[in-house]
Amino acid sequence: MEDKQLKELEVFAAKIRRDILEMLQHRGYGHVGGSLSLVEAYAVIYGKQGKFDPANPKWEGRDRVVLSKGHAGPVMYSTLAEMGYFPKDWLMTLNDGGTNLPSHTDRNKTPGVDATTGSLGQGTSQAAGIAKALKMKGADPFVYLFVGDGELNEGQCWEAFQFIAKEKLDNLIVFIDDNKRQLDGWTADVMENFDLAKKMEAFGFFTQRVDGNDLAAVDDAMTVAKAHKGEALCIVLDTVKGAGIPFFEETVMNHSMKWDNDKINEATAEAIAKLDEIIEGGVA
Ligand SMILES: Cc1ncc(C[n+]2csc(CCOP(=O)(O)OP(=O)(O)O)c2C)c(N)n1
Ligand SMILES: [Mg+2]
Repeated sequence: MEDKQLKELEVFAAKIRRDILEMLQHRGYGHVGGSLSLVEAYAVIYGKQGKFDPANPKWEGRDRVVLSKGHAGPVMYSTLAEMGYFPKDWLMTLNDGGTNLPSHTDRNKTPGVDATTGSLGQGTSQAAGIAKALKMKGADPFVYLFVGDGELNEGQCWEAFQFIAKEKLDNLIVFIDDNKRQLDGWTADVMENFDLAKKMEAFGFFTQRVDGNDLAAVDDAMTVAKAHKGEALCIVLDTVKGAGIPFFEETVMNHSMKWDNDKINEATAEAIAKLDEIIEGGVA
Protein backbone atom coordinates (compact mmCIF):
# COMPACT_ATOMS: atom_id res chain seq x y z
CA MET A 1 0.00 0.00 0.00
CA GLU A 2 1.27 3.48 -0.83
CA ASP A 3 2.15 5.80 2.05
CA LYS A 4 -0.59 8.23 1.10
CA GLN A 5 -3.28 5.56 1.22
CA LEU A 6 -1.97 4.21 4.52
CA LYS A 7 -2.15 7.74 5.95
CA GLU A 8 -5.74 8.05 4.70
CA LEU A 9 -6.66 4.79 6.40
CA GLU A 10 -5.00 5.94 9.63
CA VAL A 11 -7.19 9.03 9.59
CA PHE A 12 -10.27 6.95 8.76
CA ALA A 13 -9.49 4.59 11.66
CA ALA A 14 -9.03 7.56 14.00
CA LYS A 15 -12.44 8.91 12.98
CA ILE A 16 -14.10 5.54 13.59
CA ARG A 17 -12.41 5.27 16.98
CA ARG A 18 -13.46 8.79 17.96
CA ASP A 19 -17.06 8.18 16.91
CA ILE A 20 -17.20 4.97 18.96
CA LEU A 21 -16.04 6.84 22.07
CA GLU A 22 -18.36 9.78 21.51
CA MET A 23 -21.43 7.64 20.93
CA LEU A 24 -20.81 5.40 23.94
CA GLN A 25 -20.00 8.29 26.23
CA HIS A 26 -23.19 10.02 25.10
CA ARG A 27 -25.21 6.83 25.72
CA GLY A 28 -23.49 6.40 29.07
CA TYR A 29 -22.56 2.74 28.61
CA GLY A 30 -21.90 0.13 25.98
CA HIS A 31 -19.72 -2.43 24.25
CA VAL A 32 -16.45 -0.59 23.97
CA GLY A 33 -13.71 -3.26 24.02
CA GLY A 34 -14.95 -5.44 21.17
CA SER A 35 -15.82 -2.41 19.06
CA LEU A 36 -12.34 -0.90 19.36
CA SER A 37 -10.58 -4.18 18.51
CA LEU A 38 -12.14 -4.20 15.03
CA VAL A 39 -11.44 -0.59 14.00
CA GLU A 40 -8.49 -1.39 11.71
CA ALA A 41 -10.31 -4.25 9.94
CA TYR A 42 -13.33 -2.01 9.33
CA ALA A 43 -11.12 0.83 8.08
CA VAL A 44 -9.42 -1.49 5.58
CA ILE A 45 -12.64 -3.09 4.34
CA TYR A 46 -14.63 0.12 3.94
CA GLY A 47 -11.70 2.37 3.09
CA LYS A 48 -9.91 0.17 0.58
CA GLN A 49 -10.75 -3.47 -0.02
CA GLY A 50 -14.54 -3.58 -0.23
CA LYS A 51 -17.07 -2.49 -2.83
CA PHE A 52 -19.86 -0.32 -1.45
CA ASP A 53 -22.21 2.46 -2.50
CA PRO A 54 -23.40 4.44 0.53
CA ALA A 55 -25.99 6.25 -1.63
CA ASN A 56 -27.48 2.88 -2.58
CA PRO A 57 -27.09 0.55 0.40
CA LYS A 58 -28.94 -2.32 -1.31
CA TRP A 59 -26.83 -2.20 -4.49
CA GLU A 60 -26.65 -5.80 -5.77
CA GLY A 61 -22.93 -5.57 -6.46
CA ARG A 62 -22.01 -4.58 -2.90
CA ASP A 63 -19.82 -6.69 -0.67
CA ARG A 64 -21.63 -7.98 2.41
CA VAL A 65 -20.41 -7.50 5.96
CA VAL A 66 -21.83 -9.79 8.63
CA LEU A 67 -20.94 -8.73 12.16
CA SER A 68 -21.78 -11.97 13.91
CA LYS A 69 -20.50 -10.48 17.19
CA GLY A 70 -23.42 -8.07 16.86
CA HIS A 71 -22.77 -6.39 20.21
CA ALA A 72 -19.93 -4.53 18.44
CA GLY A 73 -22.56 -2.46 16.63
CA PRO A 74 -20.73 0.81 17.49
CA VAL A 75 -17.80 -0.02 15.16
CA MET A 76 -20.22 -0.74 12.33
CA TYR A 77 -22.32 2.38 12.93
CA SER A 78 -19.30 4.66 13.23
CA THR A 79 -17.89 3.32 9.98
CA LEU A 80 -21.19 3.56 8.12
CA ALA A 81 -21.73 7.13 9.37
CA GLU A 82 -18.24 8.15 8.23
CA MET A 83 -18.98 6.54 4.85
CA GLY A 84 -22.15 8.63 4.52
CA TYR A 85 -24.80 5.89 4.81
CA PHE A 86 -26.72 8.10 7.26
CA PRO A 87 -26.24 11.41 9.09
CA LYS A 88 -23.61 11.41 11.82
CA ASP A 89 -26.06 12.75 14.38
CA TRP A 90 -27.77 9.35 14.33
CA LEU A 91 -24.78 8.12 16.34
CA MET A 92 -26.12 9.98 19.36
CA THR A 93 -29.32 7.89 19.23
CA LEU A 94 -27.57 4.57 19.95
CA ASN A 95 -29.93 2.28 21.85
CA ASP A 96 -32.70 4.91 22.27
CA GLY A 97 -36.28 3.71 21.94
CA GLY A 98 -37.22 3.71 18.24
CA THR A 99 -33.65 4.33 17.10
CA ASN A 100 -32.19 3.20 13.79
CA LEU A 101 -29.06 2.19 15.69
CA PRO A 102 -29.95 -0.54 18.18
CA SER A 103 -27.30 -1.91 20.50
CA HIS A 104 -26.85 -4.99 18.27
CA THR A 105 -26.90 -4.77 14.47
CA ASP A 106 -30.27 -5.16 12.73
CA ARG A 107 -30.71 -5.35 8.94
CA ASN A 108 -34.24 -3.94 9.15
CA LYS A 109 -33.16 -0.79 10.96
CA THR A 110 -29.84 0.50 9.64
CA PRO A 111 -28.86 1.33 6.06
CA GLY A 112 -25.73 -0.65 5.22
CA VAL A 113 -26.37 -3.47 7.69
CA ASP A 114 -27.00 -6.78 5.92
CA ALA A 115 -27.51 -9.18 8.81
CA THR A 116 -29.39 -9.10 12.09
CA THR A 117 -27.09 -10.43 14.78
CA GLY A 118 -26.52 -10.46 18.52
CA SER A 119 -27.38 -14.03 19.37
CA LEU A 120 -23.80 -15.28 19.13
CA GLY A 121 -23.07 -17.91 16.51
CA GLN A 122 -25.98 -17.13 14.23
CA GLY A 123 -24.16 -14.70 11.94
CA THR A 124 -21.81 -17.49 10.87
CA SER A 125 -24.68 -19.46 9.33
CA GLN A 126 -26.16 -16.31 7.78
CA ALA A 127 -22.84 -15.43 6.14
CA ALA A 128 -22.45 -18.98 4.85
CA GLY A 129 -25.91 -18.82 3.29
CA ILE A 130 -25.30 -15.40 1.73
CA ALA A 131 -21.97 -16.54 0.25
CA LYS A 132 -23.49 -19.75 -1.10
CA ALA A 133 -26.38 -17.82 -2.68
CA LEU A 134 -23.99 -15.33 -4.32
CA LYS A 135 -21.99 -18.21 -5.73
CA MET A 136 -25.10 -19.92 -7.08
CA LYS A 137 -26.00 -16.66 -8.84
CA GLY A 138 -22.50 -16.37 -10.26
CA ALA A 139 -22.20 -12.96 -8.57
CA ASP A 140 -18.88 -11.27 -7.73
CA PRO A 141 -19.33 -9.78 -4.25
CA PHE A 142 -17.32 -10.91 -1.27
CA VAL A 143 -18.76 -11.61 2.16
CA TYR A 144 -16.80 -10.54 5.23
CA LEU A 145 -17.78 -12.31 8.43
CA PHE A 146 -16.63 -11.17 11.86
CA VAL A 147 -16.68 -13.71 14.67
CA GLY A 148 -15.44 -13.16 18.23
CA ASP A 149 -13.00 -15.50 19.97
CA GLY A 150 -15.51 -15.95 22.78
CA GLU A 151 -18.28 -16.43 20.26
CA LEU A 152 -16.44 -19.52 19.04
CA ASN A 153 -17.71 -21.20 22.21
CA GLU A 154 -20.98 -21.51 20.27
CA GLY A 155 -21.02 -24.86 18.47
CA GLN A 156 -23.01 -23.30 15.64
CA CYS A 157 -19.82 -21.54 14.45
CA TRP A 158 -18.12 -24.87 13.82
CA GLU A 159 -21.12 -26.28 11.99
CA ALA A 160 -21.14 -23.24 9.71
CA PHE A 161 -17.36 -23.43 9.18
CA GLN A 162 -17.69 -27.08 8.16
CA PHE A 163 -20.31 -26.10 5.57
CA ILE A 164 -18.20 -23.17 4.30
CA ALA A 165 -15.19 -25.47 3.84
CA LYS A 166 -17.19 -28.28 2.26
CA GLU A 167 -18.74 -25.83 -0.23
CA LYS A 168 -15.33 -24.19 -0.84
CA LEU A 169 -16.85 -20.73 -0.41
CA ASP A 170 -13.84 -18.72 -1.55
CA ASN A 171 -16.05 -15.60 -1.77
CA LEU A 172 -16.27 -15.40 2.03
CA ILE A 173 -13.53 -14.34 4.44
CA VAL A 174 -14.01 -15.46 8.03
CA PHE A 175 -12.34 -12.91 10.29
CA ILE A 176 -11.84 -14.14 13.83
CA ASP A 177 -11.39 -11.23 16.22
CA ASP A 178 -8.93 -12.94 18.55
CA ASN A 179 -8.89 -10.25 21.21
CA LYS A 180 -8.37 -12.88 23.92
CA ARG A 181 -11.22 -11.66 26.11
CA GLN A 182 -14.93 -12.17 26.20
CA LEU A 183 -17.79 -10.96 28.40
CA ASP A 184 -16.53 -12.43 31.65
CA GLY A 185 -12.78 -12.07 31.23
CA TRP A 186 -10.04 -14.03 29.46
CA THR A 187 -11.23 -16.48 26.81
CA ALA A 188 -8.51 -18.94 27.88
CA ASP A 189 -10.11 -19.07 31.35
CA VAL A 190 -13.70 -19.33 30.15
CA MET A 191 -13.19 -21.82 27.30
CA GLU A 192 -9.72 -22.13 25.75
CA ASN A 193 -9.70 -21.94 21.92
CA PHE A 194 -6.17 -23.43 21.65
CA ASP A 195 -4.36 -22.71 18.36
CA LEU A 196 -7.03 -21.06 16.23
CA ALA A 197 -5.01 -20.95 13.01
CA LYS A 198 -4.24 -24.68 13.22
CA LYS A 199 -7.85 -25.41 14.07
CA MET A 200 -9.16 -23.48 11.08
CA GLU A 201 -6.61 -25.14 8.81
CA ALA A 202 -7.77 -28.52 10.09
CA PHE A 203 -11.31 -27.48 9.21
CA GLY A 204 -10.21 -26.91 5.60
CA PHE A 205 -9.58 -23.16 5.62
CA PHE A 206 -6.69 -21.36 3.96
CA THR A 207 -5.71 -19.45 7.09
CA GLN A 208 -3.52 -16.46 7.87
CA ARG A 209 -2.85 -14.97 11.30
CA VAL A 210 -1.96 -11.27 11.34
CA ASP A 211 -1.75 -8.30 13.69
CA GLY A 212 -5.38 -7.25 13.43
CA ASN A 213 -4.69 -3.74 14.70
CA ASP A 214 -2.15 -3.09 11.93
CA LEU A 215 -3.79 -1.58 8.84
CA ALA A 216 -1.12 -2.71 6.36
CA ALA A 217 -1.04 -6.25 7.75
CA VAL A 218 -4.83 -6.61 7.48
CA ASP A 219 -4.78 -5.15 3.97
CA ASP A 220 -2.01 -7.51 2.81
CA ALA A 221 -3.78 -10.54 4.26
CA MET A 222 -7.01 -9.59 2.50
CA THR A 223 -5.23 -9.22 -0.82
CA VAL A 224 -3.68 -12.68 -0.41
CA ALA A 225 -6.99 -14.23 0.68
CA LYS A 226 -8.94 -12.76 -2.24
CA ALA A 227 -6.45 -14.16 -4.74
CA HIS A 228 -6.65 -17.64 -3.22
CA LYS A 229 -9.26 -19.67 -5.08
CA GLY A 230 -10.92 -23.00 -4.40
CA GLU A 231 -10.68 -23.10 -0.60
CA ALA A 232 -12.47 -21.52 2.34
CA LEU A 233 -10.69 -18.42 3.67
CA CYS A 234 -9.87 -17.35 7.23
CA ILE A 235 -7.93 -14.46 8.68
CA VAL A 236 -7.29 -14.68 12.41
CA LEU A 237 -6.98 -11.11 13.63
CA ASP A 238 -4.58 -10.96 16.55
CA THR A 239 -6.12 -7.97 18.29
CA VAL A 240 -6.32 -6.24 21.64
CA LYS A 241 -9.71 -5.77 23.25
CA GLY A 242 -9.99 -1.99 23.67
CA ALA A 243 -7.29 -1.44 21.04
CA GLY A 244 -5.74 1.96 20.44
CA ILE A 245 -6.54 3.55 23.80
CA PRO A 246 -4.37 2.59 26.80
CA PHE A 247 -7.13 3.07 29.41
CA PHE A 248 -9.45 0.61 27.67
CA GLU A 249 -6.70 -1.86 26.75
CA GLU A 250 -5.58 -1.97 30.39
CA THR A 251 -9.06 -2.42 31.84
CA VAL A 252 -9.43 -6.20 31.62
CA MET A 253 -13.19 -6.11 32.07
CA ASN A 254 -13.80 -3.74 29.16
CA HIS A 255 -16.56 -5.68 27.44
CA SER A 256 -19.33 -3.26 28.34
CA MET A 257 -18.45 -0.25 30.44
CA LYS A 258 -20.27 2.63 32.11
CA TRP A 259 -19.26 6.27 31.70
CA ASP A 260 -20.15 7.01 35.31
CA ASN A 261 -16.91 8.21 36.84
CA ASP A 262 -14.18 10.79 36.34
CA LYS A 263 -11.53 8.26 35.37
CA ILE A 264 -13.35 6.97 32.29
CA ASN A 265 -14.52 10.43 31.27
CA GLU A 266 -11.01 11.87 31.57
CA ALA A 267 -9.50 8.93 29.63
CA THR A 268 -12.11 9.42 26.93
CA ALA A 269 -11.44 13.15 26.67
CA GLU A 270 -7.69 12.53 26.45
CA ALA A 271 -8.16 9.84 23.78
CA ILE A 272 -10.47 12.05 21.71
CA ALA A 273 -7.95 14.91 21.85
CA LYS A 274 -5.21 12.59 20.53
CA LEU A 275 -7.46 11.20 17.81
CA ASP A 276 -8.41 14.74 16.77
CA GLU A 277 -4.71 15.51 16.31
CA ILE A 278 -4.37 12.54 13.95
CA ILE A 279 -7.50 13.58 12.10
CA GLU A 280 -6.49 17.23 11.77
CA GLY A 281 -2.95 16.34 10.74
CA GLY A 282 -4.18 13.86 8.17
CA VAL A 283 -5.08 13.95 4.53
CA ALA A 284 -8.60 12.48 4.42
C1 LIG B 1 -26.10 -17.02 22.21
C2 LIG B 1 -25.54 -15.95 23.10
N1 LIG B 1 -25.04 -16.27 24.32
C3 LIG B 1 -24.57 -15.30 25.13
C4 LIG B 1 -24.59 -13.99 24.73
C5 LIG B 1 -24.08 -12.92 25.69
N2 LIG B 1 -22.82 -12.37 25.22
C6 LIG B 1 -22.75 -11.21 24.53
S1 LIG B 1 -21.20 -10.81 24.07
C7 LIG B 1 -20.56 -12.17 24.84
C8 LIG B 1 -19.09 -12.44 24.82
C9 LIG B 1 -18.55 -12.46 23.42
O1 LIG B 1 -17.16 -12.54 23.42
P1 LIG B 1 -16.36 -12.33 22.10
O2 LIG B 1 -17.01 -13.12 21.01
O3 LIG B 1 -14.94 -12.65 22.38
O4 LIG B 1 -16.62 -10.81 21.77
P2 LIG B 1 -15.64 -9.55 21.91
O5 LIG B 1 -14.50 -9.92 22.78
O6 LIG B 1 -15.17 -9.27 20.55
O7 LIG B 1 -16.48 -8.45 22.44
C10 LIG B 1 -21.57 -12.93 25.44
C11 LIG B 1 -21.34 -14.19 26.17
C12 LIG B 1 -25.14 -13.70 23.46
N3 LIG B 1 -25.16 -12.45 22.97
N4 LIG B 1 -25.57 -14.69 22.64
MG1 LIG C 1 -13.26 -11.57 22.41
